[in-house]
Amino acid sequence: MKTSVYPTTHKKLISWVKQMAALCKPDSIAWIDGSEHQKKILEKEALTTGEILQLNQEKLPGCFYHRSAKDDVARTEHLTFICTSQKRDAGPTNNWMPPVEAYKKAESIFKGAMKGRVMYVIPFSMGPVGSPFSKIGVELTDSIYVVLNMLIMTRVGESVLKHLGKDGDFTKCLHSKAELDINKRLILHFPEDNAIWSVGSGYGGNVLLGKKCLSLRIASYLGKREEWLAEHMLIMGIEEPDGHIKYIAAAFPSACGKTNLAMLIPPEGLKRKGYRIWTVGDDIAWMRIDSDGALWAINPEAGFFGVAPGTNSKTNPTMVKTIQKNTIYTNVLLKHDKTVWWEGADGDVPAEGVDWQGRLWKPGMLDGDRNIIRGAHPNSRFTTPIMNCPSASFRLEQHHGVPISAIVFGGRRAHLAPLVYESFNWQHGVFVGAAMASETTAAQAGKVGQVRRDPMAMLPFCGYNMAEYFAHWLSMGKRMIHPPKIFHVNWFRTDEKGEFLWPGYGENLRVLEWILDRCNNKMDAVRAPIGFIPRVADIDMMGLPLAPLALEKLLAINKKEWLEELKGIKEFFGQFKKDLPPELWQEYESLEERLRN
Ligand code: GTP
Ligand code: SPV
Ligand code: MN
Repeated sequence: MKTSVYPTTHKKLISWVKQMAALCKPDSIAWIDGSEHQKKILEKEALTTGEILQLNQEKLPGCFYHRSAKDDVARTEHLTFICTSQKRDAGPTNNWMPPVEAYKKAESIFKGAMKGRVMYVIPFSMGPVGSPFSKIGVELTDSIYVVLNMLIMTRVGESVLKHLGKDGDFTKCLHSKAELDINKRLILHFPEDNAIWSVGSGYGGNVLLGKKCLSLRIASYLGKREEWLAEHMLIMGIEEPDGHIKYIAAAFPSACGKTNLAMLIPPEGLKRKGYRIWTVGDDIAWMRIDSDGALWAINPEAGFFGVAPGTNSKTNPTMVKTIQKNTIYTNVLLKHDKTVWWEGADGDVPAEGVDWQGRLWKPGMLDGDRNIIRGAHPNSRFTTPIMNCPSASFRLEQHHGVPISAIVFGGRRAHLAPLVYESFNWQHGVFVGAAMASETTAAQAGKVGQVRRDPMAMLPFCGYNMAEYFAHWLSMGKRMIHPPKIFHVNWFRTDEKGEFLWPGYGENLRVLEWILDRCNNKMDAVRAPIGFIPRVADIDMMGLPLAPLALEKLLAINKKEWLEELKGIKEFFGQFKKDLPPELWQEYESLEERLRN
């Protein structure tokens, strides 16, 4: 693995690698070529050090298990920074640090951090290699776990270097686990330098730098400059009974249902009508206006980094099939037969196992505060190739991606937001996205279940001033001849007892059917103050035993609660001061007026 010969003639790349090696002082440098042979060597090495464990190869061929540090289980938003020379360019919703200070702080942690370790050089492409839509990154890391995950999540290796040639552009991504110390952890983005520095963590979103760091934070900044959109969205194809496939993109905050929606199995009645789902992506969409004046989307990723808890053959049978091979499981429960389990998995609860912290676990065990100890961390995840997925779209390698008919925003709201509504037009749709809020989940460190504003599900991922981001959305709408219609959904409304009113998962297709019928101009709707809502009779409920009046409750709009909600929106918009596009205040005022009438 040791090499001093460079597999590239790219002078800037070579000199950057040398420079970073001089800072981090690894024992050696190894270039990742994307070969099966090299992957096997790395797996062996990581098995020896205990960085990964081998799972039962009969039941889970090619699968591995990884346990992270106890306080390194989710994205740490408070340690994530946008480092632009002007504070205003990061905007009021991002943590900001001046680049000079950020480099200096991080350098002191990176200094010598790779002593005794190998520095792996991972050339990767977000999007198909060689596509004009794709972006290349090179990640330097001292973690084999990161290498193995990047091999699943992105396109890696020689073909990327070949495409980069001797002077192609790439994002410089530097990562070191360092001491995995939360007090020496920083996730830094330098959009002006096309660089990312991440240190002190081993958790997915913090360290798989092609994902949130490059494909959302850096890409959103590039998207603003190059007039396209980088979004926290799933992309799915819905094959309609007439055989046409309509594509939608949907933005829900972290752990709010993108993966599940993107690969749903239609309920029996809708299947019989002829519906079928094609999965294009579950987390990130890059969208451009094409020569036809419509919006086209690609998924820049090659794998899923999905939430384990709650995944089973009823909720997500497609994913259960996907993760049977070549999958890395992180922070789930390890069973004695070297298979895995999590809360809400298939089958019986195991009588015993080893929990995500490496302790012996039995169901019902309580901690010091008398809370149930979970076998799997609530944000435990699996990394798995899209190509394993039975519903993977045949358009995945297409350079143009897929045309988007509808954009769907959604949040986790126990109250207020109805099951579905449609915006009046693009500008109103941008307001709906900008005013989004959702209850926090275990995907980010911090309190769970707190309602926070999360515009377009991008609050933690927008790499520049969100006021400018809203303006960019408005201008994209003006540039399209056929802008997608914009909708909002909420699968998480609860009744008086706190139980979900809507069964969710595959049944969500009933709502998507209404959305597509609206896009195809086949369906009337009711004009409510917040947007168009379905008539109760227009959602196909065949075969769905729902409590009487549940659908009415799901679609109800409480004007008083909405007027209350306006206060939160006003406060949120207010922090952008003069930078907020006036169109959003206009929409705000129109909504208030409609609610008061
Ligand atoms: P990230 O990967 O963090 O961006 O999340 P995601 O949006 O892809 O979320 P995912 O689909 O993994 O869902 C997260 C959690 O929400 C899981 O525990 C799911 O079981 C649950 N969930 C997903 N869809 C639904 C739904 O329609 N209804 C309900 N009640 N829960 C859902
Ligand atoms: C999310 O938190 O939105 C994820 C997981 O998709 S991570 O890659 O860790 O950001
Ligand atoms: Mn995500």
